[in-house]
Amino acid sequence: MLIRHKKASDILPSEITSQSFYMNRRKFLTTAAAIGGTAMFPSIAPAAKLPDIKKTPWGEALKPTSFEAVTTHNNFYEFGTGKTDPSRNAHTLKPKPWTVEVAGEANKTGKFSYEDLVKPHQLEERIYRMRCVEAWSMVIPWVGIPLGDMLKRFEPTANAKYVAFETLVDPEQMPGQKRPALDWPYVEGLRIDEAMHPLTLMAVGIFGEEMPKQNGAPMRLVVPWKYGFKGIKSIVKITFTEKQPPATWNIQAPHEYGFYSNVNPKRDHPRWSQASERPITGEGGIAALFAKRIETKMFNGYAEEVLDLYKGMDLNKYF
Ligand SMILES: Nc1nc2c(c(=O)[nH]1)N[C@H]1C(S)=C(S)[C@@H](COP(=O)(O)O)O[C@H]1N2
Ligand SMILES: [Mo]
Repeated sequence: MLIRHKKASDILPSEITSQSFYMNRRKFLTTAAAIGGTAMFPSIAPAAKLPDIKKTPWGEALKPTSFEAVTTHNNFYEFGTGKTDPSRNAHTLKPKPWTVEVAGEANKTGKFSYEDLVKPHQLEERIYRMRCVEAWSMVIPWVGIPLGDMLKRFEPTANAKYVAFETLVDPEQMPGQKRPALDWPYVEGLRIDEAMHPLTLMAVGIFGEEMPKQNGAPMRLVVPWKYGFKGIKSIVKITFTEKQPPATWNIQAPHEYGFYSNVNPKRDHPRWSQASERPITGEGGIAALFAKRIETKMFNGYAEEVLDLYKGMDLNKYF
């Protein structure tokens, strides 16, 4: 498959920058400390820098959303349903040590430690556009490994048509689970070819640092051509399946959220339009600032890379 790293549609004039976002990050920590921000948002305390990250051309022309917006405007219902709840509440999560169970249609199943699954030399950075189903978007510099590289070593069998993922269940670590906001655990799934697609990442960090708890420490899925809710956080189980696995929002409201959930400006959500989005740049302070509405692109701008996956499929039916 042809993967092009840069194309004209990747670049909006407003996104071109020479400013280093690491600078932005340091400035933020200083400001946050000065105004007591890390006390208000305990989960934004400095995280460990990840070593040896391979830079890639992915999204190099995009200007990342500010670190503060990426870490204080979140969806992570295990810590509350409000956008600032995860950054205030996720400090109870214990991402170390971490174990992931691998099960189902594969030759090598069992329990694997984080260290076993993610080798430092594999880490690469990719800046992706991310589109939430709620019609806001961000640009996030992820650090991770291609999910396919992680999955291949389990030797999936010919029966592995899908991959299912589960988030941790532990109401002590995840106090939002004391209430039935969703059916716990949060679950998600991909078709095997989507999981193996070179764009799909198992992310373990952002902005060159270990994954903040509110963003899904220690590892979470990143599928940039799908709505954000497919990016399941704090994964503890991966199962290769023959049948399409359940997905949390699809179970919750099947008419509103399909299994595929590909970003599609032509298919509106029953309660709102998906034709445009409000980018969150986070510029100008700790509050997430919404920029001017922009048009949403088919497959979130990644159509060239992923169109082949859906050849011959009716995207209105399989939404
Ligand atoms: N376990 C779990 N994963 C989750 C969610 C959640 O509530 N629980 N929310 C999803 C939604 S709706 C979005 S938009 C993204 C947000 O990721 P971010 O907070 O890192 O931007 O996480 C997704 N993954
Ligand atoms: Mo979302």
